[in-house]
Amino acid sequence: MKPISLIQFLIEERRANHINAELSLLIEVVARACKRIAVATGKGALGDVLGNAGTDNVQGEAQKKLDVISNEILLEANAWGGHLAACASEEMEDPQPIPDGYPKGHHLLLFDPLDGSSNIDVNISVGTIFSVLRCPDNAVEPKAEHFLQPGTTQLAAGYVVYGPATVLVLTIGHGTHEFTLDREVGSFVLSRRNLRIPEATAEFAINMSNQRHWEAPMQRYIGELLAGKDGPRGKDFNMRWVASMVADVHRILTRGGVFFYPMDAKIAAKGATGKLRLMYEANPMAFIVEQAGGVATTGRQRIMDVQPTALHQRVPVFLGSKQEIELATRYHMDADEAQ
Ligand code: P6P
Repeated sequence: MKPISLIQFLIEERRANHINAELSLLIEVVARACKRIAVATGKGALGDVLGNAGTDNVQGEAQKKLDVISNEILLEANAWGGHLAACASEEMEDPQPIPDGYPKGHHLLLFDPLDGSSNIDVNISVGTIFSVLRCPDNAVEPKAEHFLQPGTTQLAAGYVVYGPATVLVLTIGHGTHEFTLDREVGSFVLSRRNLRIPEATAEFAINMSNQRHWEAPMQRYIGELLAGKDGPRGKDFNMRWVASMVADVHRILTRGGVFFYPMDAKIAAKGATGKLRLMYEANPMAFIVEQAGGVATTGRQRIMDVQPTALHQRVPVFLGSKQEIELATRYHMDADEAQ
């Protein structure tokens, strides 16, 4: 059967009244920008793209040159199309309005332009994560508060993983679908429709070096996985940790598994509420995972139900195979009730 391109897929979805023309254009523009990011990322040492930019982002983290380049590519690509009212990015403190002189649309785009960028200099997969919200009708000049909508209001979410292949994973609320970049033609081609995360798994992803800082329920849950078939779970578990959320989540969407970035004493000592960001990491990944039959919580509630209070707000992230995420979440809720 002739492969379906991203554009053909979006036309199908418009005919099914799952998306409108403006949202379809937005997704195409973001996908096209990510092709440019793939080219920049793929240059490695041959392009002046590695190393630090010499600046810090709003999170106080040293920006990689490719963080800045990727952010600029996404802003430029989305400025003129008339599909957006404003953008928000991990790399910018405040939302970026559409420049004067260009038409404004009805959507808000949030993105982490290059997640996992600490892996770039060691040539490990990184990715772009994006989320789309509807701009409130009364927001003539969109401000941060107009972005503070719970994850359940997302119209679309996706990521592009820049790995051996460049792969776009997208949901518009009717399943999660995978498109692989045909580099010879230059278009994303539908490679898997309706991805499904198996409800059970024997593979977990977490940064074990933080173990001594975790809350007791996390210690208990991970301790049971490590005990393997000699422990209460009665089976051995495998561990993976890429330290690039997009790569870890893509593995889970491909073969199942669970991913945790829990709250811990180190994070709490900084006065933070988690490591990963709600609006442009946790929410889009939660939408993608739920649409593939998985579960995504903060350990205490569904991620997509969290009412945001700040644009760069952080949350704990538990996501992946249903049975394991529900068990880990129950351990945390039981511990809270016992207090
Ligand atoms: P750690 C990358 O910086 C990131 O935001 C996610 O992509 C990744 O899962 C996590 O942080 C890695 O964190 O503490 O293992 O470096």
